[in-house]
Amino acid sequence: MVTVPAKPFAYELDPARVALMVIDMQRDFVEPGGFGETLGNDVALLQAVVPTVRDLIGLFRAKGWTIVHTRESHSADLADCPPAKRDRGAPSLRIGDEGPMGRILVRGEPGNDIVPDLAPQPGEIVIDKPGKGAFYATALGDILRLKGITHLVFAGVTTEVCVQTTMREANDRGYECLLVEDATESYFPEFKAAAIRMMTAQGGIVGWSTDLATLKAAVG
Ligand code: TIU
Repeated sequence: MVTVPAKPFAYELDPARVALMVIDMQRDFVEPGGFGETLGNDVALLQAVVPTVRDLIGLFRAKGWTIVHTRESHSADLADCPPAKRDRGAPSLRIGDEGPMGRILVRGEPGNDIVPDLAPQPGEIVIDKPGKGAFYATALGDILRLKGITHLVFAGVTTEVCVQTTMREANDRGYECLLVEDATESYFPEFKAAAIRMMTAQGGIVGWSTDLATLKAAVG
């Protein structure tokens, strides 16, 4: 085991059973004209985290550890998109509408792809998920079980929505979860800070958090 200094106390990382979860680093969330912007958000905040996520992915590639990329996405016919999700609020464009990067949040459209700097490499796992959590309505749980994964390191966007939802799903399934604070971002800095505090409070009620430099130093 590798001991990683973390909040609320040291995280014991199992190098033989660890996977990186890169949550939804898609053009739809970090570039203008995508889903995130249709919801009224300033996407520039999220773009800033791309280099750190790239470094974290590089660390896992160098170690030969499992990497999972997720994409929030819906089928072209929107059969897997609950009307409650598409119809809520007053976005500038709704899921499935034609936008500057293709149809909003639809699988296979240019805007739905992972940003080029973080493109998955052959052998890395890509999970398309219709919900905020990556376990709901996907094969993720089976894939991790077949690979013997017990420890998950989290990065991606947004901290308090898809990252936190997936971390909570994973925690309830028995995974030991570590969030890399500078490899995740929110449209709302105060929500990012609150999400990290609430997940690491109460003795790590959802999991641990650390930063990339600390993780790098620990794993060597
Ligand atoms: N809106 C928002 O903050 N997030 C999402 O809708 N999805 C993800 O977090 N990926």
